Amino acid sequence: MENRMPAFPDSFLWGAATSGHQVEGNNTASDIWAMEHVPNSTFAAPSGDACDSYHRYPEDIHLLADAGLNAYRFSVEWSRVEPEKDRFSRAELDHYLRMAATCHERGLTPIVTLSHFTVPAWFARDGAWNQPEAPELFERYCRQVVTHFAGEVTWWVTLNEPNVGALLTATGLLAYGGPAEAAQEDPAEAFARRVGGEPGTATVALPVTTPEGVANLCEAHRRARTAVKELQPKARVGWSLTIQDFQAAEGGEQKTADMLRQIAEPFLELSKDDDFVGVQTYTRMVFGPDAPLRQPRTERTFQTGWEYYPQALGNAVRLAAGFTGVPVLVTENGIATADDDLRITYTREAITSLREAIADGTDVLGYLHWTLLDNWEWHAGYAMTFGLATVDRETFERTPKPSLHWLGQVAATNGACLDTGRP
Ligand code: GCO
Repeated sequence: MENRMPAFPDSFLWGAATSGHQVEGNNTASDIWAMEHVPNSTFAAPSGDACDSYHRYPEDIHLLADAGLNAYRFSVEWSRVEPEKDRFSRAELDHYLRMAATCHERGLTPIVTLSHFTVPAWFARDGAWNQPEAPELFERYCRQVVTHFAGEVTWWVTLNEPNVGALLTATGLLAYGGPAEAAQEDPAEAFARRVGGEPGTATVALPVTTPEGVANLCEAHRRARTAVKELQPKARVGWSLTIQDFQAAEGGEQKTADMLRQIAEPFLELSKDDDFVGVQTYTRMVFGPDAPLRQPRTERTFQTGWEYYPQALGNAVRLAAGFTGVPVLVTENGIATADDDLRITYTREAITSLREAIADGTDVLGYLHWTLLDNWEWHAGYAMTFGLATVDRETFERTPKPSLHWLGQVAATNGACLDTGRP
């Protein structure tokens, strides 16, 4: 059969992504763990044991490799590595090094995120990203990790979605998961008490919405990039940004341009000096003259309420690559649904849009699906199923869904089966 589209590059990374706090379980020294446990917490359920991936990571890695994938994005939990300020844990660094080694044993390329939203509780106590020392503290932690990994990992994502605060603020969506109604006590104050800090200073790390916090995140990224490259000149470093497909409805052109200026461009600007830009895309956002339009509800709408719009991915990578001039790594893309056939259909359409972007000349290094396991989805608790595999909440047994097998086939054929594979 004639294949009109060019193949994906030979070195293309096909994998799935997870984040430590969402799968490991018992990440007790982190800011989010503390926030989960205050009265009137805004989290639907505490993370608890999560998927017990802290102990079961070999099973996770085997699932990926057995399916045919060749890459795994996971995160190191800063709060495990530095549970108290200035006390670094060798044992925990060894734990993450074993994860990388297990990836190598199974032929997977590890892609390591240095902070996927969560930070140590002591860092949150002192003001999280708002404290002037934040960039330096993050750099110091990154140096410990990269030195310990001694070249075992080449791909580094410094920070996950540093622009999510900008997105939520600019679009007016910040209320998502906001304070519980009729709260007896302000959760922010209870949080400060729990981490031993002052209200007004102690804060959960993300989303970062203050100008000084955003400036510190940007500086943290620059310093981490410099440090990683100094310690490991062959490393490839970037950060992962939430980039949805930003579209203008009639009359919304100016608003869309304004939104891009707030949500994406300042962050993409920094990526110009990186080795790649991580792009995380799920849906589109359509802007009218004054505000984003309400997303239509259909039977395909995500469990999160997001519009089913898989072709967003192709447009988002074009935007990111066009603005930065550096290659794109799709660090997240996926769908929250109970219908696994729909997951396959969504992913096929998303990857097809990615292939079209590549055919147009966009440099794309890989596709990492969000996510490997049904896991703890932040404020939504365990209600959302983004996974390629289910996890029994009592036994932690993993069961691959057909979508995992399907994505593995796409990987094993480097995209060739996209046109012929079922369903
Ligand atoms: C985020 C994260 C993931 C989420 C995923 C689905 O963007 O919040 O990187 O941790 O789980 O995007 O919401």
